[in-house]
Parts: sequence; structure tokens; C-alpha cells
Amino acid sequence: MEKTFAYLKPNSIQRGLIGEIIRRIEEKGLKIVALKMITISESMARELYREHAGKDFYEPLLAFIQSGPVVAMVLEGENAVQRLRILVGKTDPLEADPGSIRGRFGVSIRKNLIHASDSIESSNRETRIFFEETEINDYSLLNEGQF
Ligand code: FUP
Repeated sequence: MEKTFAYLKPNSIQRGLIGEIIRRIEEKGLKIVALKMITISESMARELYREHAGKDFYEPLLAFIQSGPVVAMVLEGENAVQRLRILVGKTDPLEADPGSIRGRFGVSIRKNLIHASDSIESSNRETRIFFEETEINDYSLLNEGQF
């Protein structure tokens, strides 16, 4: 079964949106197999966004994601990567579908509430930045396969 990585950015926590966003993820039928609150270190931040190194928004982005705790998670389900990306919406909340998480709650591109991996390869790489192998749980839900 496909897995994907996501984390709720510091402004989701500040705005009291942890429950609301996780509810939408659960409602979509994605199974949470790992979940924790963590404060991102500078080295984690640099590794996470290394593809953007040198861009004008890189340093402010690093400062923002280290500004408070985040909630990191690994989700599992059929086509999990694509399903979560659709639920999350486009990078810029101005362009995101109003039914998506970023479209519904987002204000600025930097503080766009949630990160979701864009491929299985990115998900594996990003998951390793946040989680040990032993922190990823293998279990079934009673209603699995009924979505
Ligand atoms: P996404 O995959 O949708 O998170 O988007 P990107 O990988 O393109 O961008 C990563 C993060 O950089 C975004 F979540 C927000 C930030 N960003 C900016 O702050 N300004 C920009 O112009 C583009 C991205």
C-alpha cells in the first residue's frame, strides 16, 4: 500500500487547526501510520527544502518552519501521494481550490498550512528526515477497503 509524508506547519498549530486538518485527512480514508509533534532543527529544514536552496523565499521559509512545533505524519492508502496532494491543494492558497485545505484556510504562500510529498521518492526521503523505521506502524482499520 502506498505511503505519503505530510506535516502541519507552525501556523496550523498556532491557529488551532490540528484537529480540523487531521479530520479531513481521516475523512478522506487515509490511514495515519505515524504521527508526532516536533520542532524542526535548522539541519532538518535545510535538508527538507534543499531543492529550493538559493531561491529568494528559501531563508524566510526555513525561518518560518522552525518558528514553532509542527505535526509530522505518515499516511497510507491507495494512491496516497496523489490523494493527499489534491486534498491539500495548490501551493499558493490564492490559486488553491476553495474545497482544499490550503484553499479553505490558507492566506499566504509561505504560511500555506501543510506540506504533502509530491512523489513516492520524496515521501521516502522526507519520512526519513522525521521518523525512525520503528515509528511507522503496521496495522489494519476495521473499515479498511470500504471507502
Ligand atoms: P508544495 O510542493 O506545494 O509545498 O510547493 P513547493 O515545493 O513549490 O514549495 C515549497 C514551499 O516553499 C511552499 F510550501 C511554500 C514555499 N514557497 C514560498 O514561500 N514562496 C514561493 O514562491 C514558492 C514556495
